[in-house]
Amino acid sequence: MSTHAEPKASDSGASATETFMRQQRSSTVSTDRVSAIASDALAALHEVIRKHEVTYDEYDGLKGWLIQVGKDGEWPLWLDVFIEHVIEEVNTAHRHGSKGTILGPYYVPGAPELPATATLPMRDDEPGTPLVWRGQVKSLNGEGLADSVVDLWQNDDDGYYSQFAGELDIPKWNLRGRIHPDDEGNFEIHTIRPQPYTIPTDGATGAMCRAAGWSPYRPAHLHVRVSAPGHETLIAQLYFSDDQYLDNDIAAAVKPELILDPDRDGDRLVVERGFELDPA
Ligand code: MBD
Ligand code: FE
Repeated sequence: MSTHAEPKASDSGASATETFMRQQRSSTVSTDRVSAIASDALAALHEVIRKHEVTYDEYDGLKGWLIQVGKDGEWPLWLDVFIEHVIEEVNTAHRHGSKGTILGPYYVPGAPELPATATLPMRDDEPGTPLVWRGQVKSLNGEGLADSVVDLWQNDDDGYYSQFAGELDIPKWNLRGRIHPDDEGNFEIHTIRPQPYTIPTDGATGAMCRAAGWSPYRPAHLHVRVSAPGHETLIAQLYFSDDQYLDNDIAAAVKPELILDPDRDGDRLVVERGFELDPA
């Protein structure tokens, strides 16, 4: 790990908020549905207040904290860390193919396009353990998917994501790329092993973790968004079997099916892992 100025929570938070707002699709939710969901959500919260006899001091603490989440731009972070895993669960329950998990706040569409065998964009002196990952994108009946795309993003050896590290001098598309597998859906990606991630500790989300005595860490992970015509897009993360945070992920996004166990090959790690996509 190199030494450098620590980016501020408000830097990554502001970037995540901007990124979300740029991609936000306008959605219309019916009055009936808003009323049903909002009524139940409020009733659940009211029950918690009764159960714990929440005081006015605690209520004011909550108000101040909610205001601060917005000021820090951390709503995308907070929601993806504490809520998204259940949204993902509910919305992928019908699938038979590869397991997915949460998207998180740091995906940026439009990463550089790369051929089936490629090195992710990285600096000449990019620190980290080299990782070679081979795999195939298939349909449920085992057929390789020719026009698939593996959109990959990950953090660097210092734990930072490009475009979400404030003033740090990380190239825009560092460790982000869209791999186009070959006619059989095969790909071979050369990258580095990602690092465990701590959500920013100097913002409101970090303050909540500290106040509750929770670890702010996520295990190291590779993010992927795997798509192919006629198939449901799979959003997943891949973890590493020797990671100390697998059982203590603040975002509750680890599933056993997503854990890699790479082989050592000299100074590199080598792993094989493909994806099976459900039909759309
Ligand atoms: C991450 O890197 C991440 O993947 C999630 C889900 C939340 C915060 C940071
Ligand atoms: Fe991540």
